[in-house]
Amino acid sequence: MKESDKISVIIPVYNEEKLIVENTIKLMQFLNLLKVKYEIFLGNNGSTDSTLDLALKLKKKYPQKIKVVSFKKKGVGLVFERAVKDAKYDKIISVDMDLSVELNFIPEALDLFHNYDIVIGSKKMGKQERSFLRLLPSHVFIFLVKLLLGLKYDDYSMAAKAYRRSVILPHIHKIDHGSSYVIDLIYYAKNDGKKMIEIPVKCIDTRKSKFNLFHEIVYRFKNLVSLWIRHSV
Ligand SMILES: Nc1nc2c(ncn2[C@@H]2O[C@H](COP(=O)(O)OP(=O)(O)O)[C@@H](O)[C@H]2O)c(=O)[nH]1
Ligand SMILES: [Mg+2]
Repeated sequence: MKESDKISVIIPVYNEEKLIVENTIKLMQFLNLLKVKYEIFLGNNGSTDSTLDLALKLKKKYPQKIKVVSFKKKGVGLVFERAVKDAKYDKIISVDMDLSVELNFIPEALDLFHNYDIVIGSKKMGKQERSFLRLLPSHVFIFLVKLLLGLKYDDYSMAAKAYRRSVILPHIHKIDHGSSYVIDLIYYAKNDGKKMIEIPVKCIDTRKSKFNLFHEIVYRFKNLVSLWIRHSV
């Protein structure tokens, strides 16, 4: 990691009024200590609480650092696409607002960018304190991704992923508008022969998921099958 490193951090936010201010400031303090140049995108859609107001207040207070992307329509891929298009820097890092993955992923990914285009933080390889119910479908999913798409990674969730903007930008208009955009990008990058590495990350959940886990499982499997069909023809 170098002090001259510049990063665009993207955080999807949905009804995060309890955490958005505290955790954005925590993240800024962490990045300030690293002495890197950065911007943070708070990407809101569909929130029904004061998340957007708080995001805009943060932007007003730190205009050089905080950017806000907001849509009425739901979909984390939608805000990710917008933020990537607007990002100033080539190193893009995605984290969740609950900061459940250790922030050390950021300097580790910055080091790995010397040799790789995408860094995949893997909760499965690392330490994971998640309930069995949350882990089982994800294990089945990862197995099927290997089988159907030939991708060998263990974690396609949004948090703790680092991408070179120049590598994902050519595909960004094609990504799914839900959380499956991660697998889309990894799939396209693999087909382009880009260099990717997976590293363990430590994840501790401090609250329930904002996603409806049942819907999320059905949606993810449907998307995987559709990607597999496109991949096969
Ligand atoms: N923009 C946006 N963010 C979302 C949406 N759903 C969840 N999020 C955010 O996605 C991140 C991950 O959500 P979280 O509930 O922590 O997921 P999990 O713990 O991995 O199941 C958090 O920052 C949420 O606020 C959505 O529909 N739109
Ligand atoms: Mg979480």
